[in-house]
Amino acid sequence: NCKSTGSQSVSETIRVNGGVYDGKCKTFNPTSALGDGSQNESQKPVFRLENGATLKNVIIGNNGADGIHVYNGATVENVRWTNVGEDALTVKSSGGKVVLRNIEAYDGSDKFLQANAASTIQVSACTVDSMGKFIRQNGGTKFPVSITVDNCSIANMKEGIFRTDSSASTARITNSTLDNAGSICIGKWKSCTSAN
Ligand code: DGU
Ligand code: CA
Ligand code: CA
Repeated sequence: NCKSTGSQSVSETIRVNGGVYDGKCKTFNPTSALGDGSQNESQKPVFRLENGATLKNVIIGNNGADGIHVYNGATVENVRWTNVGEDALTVKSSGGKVVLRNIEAYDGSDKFLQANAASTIQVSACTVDSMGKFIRQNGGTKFPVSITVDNCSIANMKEGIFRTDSSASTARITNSTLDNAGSICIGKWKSCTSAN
C-alpha cells in the first residue's frame, strides 16, 4: 500500500544478505541490463534475498524482470509488483521459510510465484490480479513444497492458483476472495484444500 516516494533505476541486482532492506516506498525500475520483463528465462532478479533477509516497503515498477530471488528464506512485506515480469518471486534454495505479507502484484503473463526448491511458503494479506497462475512448483520436480495462502484477493488467473507435479506437496487457501481465478488445485498434490 505504498504511495511512491520517488524512483530508482536498477541495473544490477540488489543483494540483501540477512538483515532488513527498507525501500521506503521508492519505485525500483529494472533497466534492460536485468531484462525486459518478457517470458525470457535468462533475466536477472531485481532483488536477491538471502539467509532470512527482510525486504519491505518496495514498489517494483516498469518491467519486473525476474522479480525477487530467495535463497535460504526471507520475509517480503509491503511490496507491490506493478507489472510482473517473467515471474515475481522465485524460491531458489531449500532451507529457511519464505513469508510474504501485505503484498500486491499485477499484470504478469504466466507465474506469480515459482518454487524451484523444497520450501515452506506462507502468503497472507495479498492482492494478485491478472496472471497465469499464483504458484508453480518447477515442472517435473518431486520435492515437497508447503504453501499456505490466507486473507488474499486473487483475480483473473488464466490457469489457476496452485500447480505442482509433486505428490509430496501441500497447498491450502483460507479466508480469501477468488474472482475468475481458474482452478484452485492443478496437478497431483499430496493435499490441496480451500476454506474461503
Ligand atoms: O527447469 O529451471 O521457469 O525459475 C527449467 C528451468 C525453469 C525455470 C523457471 C524459473 O523451469 O527457469 O523461472
Ligand atoms: Ca520461468
Ligand atoms: Ca523466473
